[in-house]
Amino acid sequence: MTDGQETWLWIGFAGMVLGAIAIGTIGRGARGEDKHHPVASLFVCLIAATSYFAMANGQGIVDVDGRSVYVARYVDWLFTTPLLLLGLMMIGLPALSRGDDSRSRTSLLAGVIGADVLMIATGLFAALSADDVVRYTWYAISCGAFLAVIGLLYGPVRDIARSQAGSTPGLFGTLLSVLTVLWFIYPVLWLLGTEGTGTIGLTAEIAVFAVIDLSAKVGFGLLLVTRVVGISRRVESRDRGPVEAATA
Ligand code: RET
Repeated sequence: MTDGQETWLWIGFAGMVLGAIAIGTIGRGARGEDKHHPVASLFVCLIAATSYFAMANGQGIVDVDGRSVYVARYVDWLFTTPLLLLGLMMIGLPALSRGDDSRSRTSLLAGVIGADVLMIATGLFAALSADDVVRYTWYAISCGAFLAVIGLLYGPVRDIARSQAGSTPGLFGTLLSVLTVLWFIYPVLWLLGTEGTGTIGLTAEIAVFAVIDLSAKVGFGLLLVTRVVGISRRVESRDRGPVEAATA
């Protein structure tokens, strides 16, 4: 590993640790019933910090046909992408355990997370394939699973978010747009990087991955948690009533 590559991995590590601290601190302002949001976002950053720490120390890197495959990255994504999707869906599908249609909402959750895990697992097999045909077959399967995730989010999940009482469709819409833009960069970067066509070098690939990982985890997490804490505060002051809120 070159110095430049190592530096970017340490930047990724430091950013994830700082992000975890910021999310943990801001999240303390959330109501008890909203605490699952900062908890999920906090663990996303902590898991990624672990993976970046390992990679910066040269761990979790496998040689395939002269290419370095950063397996630790996929282990990170395997756990953090479901948590990120869970964070988004907990905004769009409120009170999952309540109401007559809670089972269909839970099956939607299982479908999105199942497709997401399939996307990362097949992406890892693509990266580990020495043969081009095998590699691009895995890549195509992974892209199919990715489109299934996006299709479910823009279809049934968004429909429920718009129609459900107690949901926050505006916040769901903002988070969904941010997630879509950032997540689409991953398969493109993979294709341009050393796992795919090799159009860009390993250092550039590691640098861009660090920047989008920080945006998709720390940026997304901060946006979600700040907005949830804002909602918590408004609900609390409304429940307390204008006099109590003014004197609190
Ligand atoms: C791979 C390559 C194979 C095709 C596809 C991919 C998609 C990966 C995605 C990763 C998202 C990661 C995030 C991490 C944490 O912030 C595996 C690159 C479709 C969408 C959001």
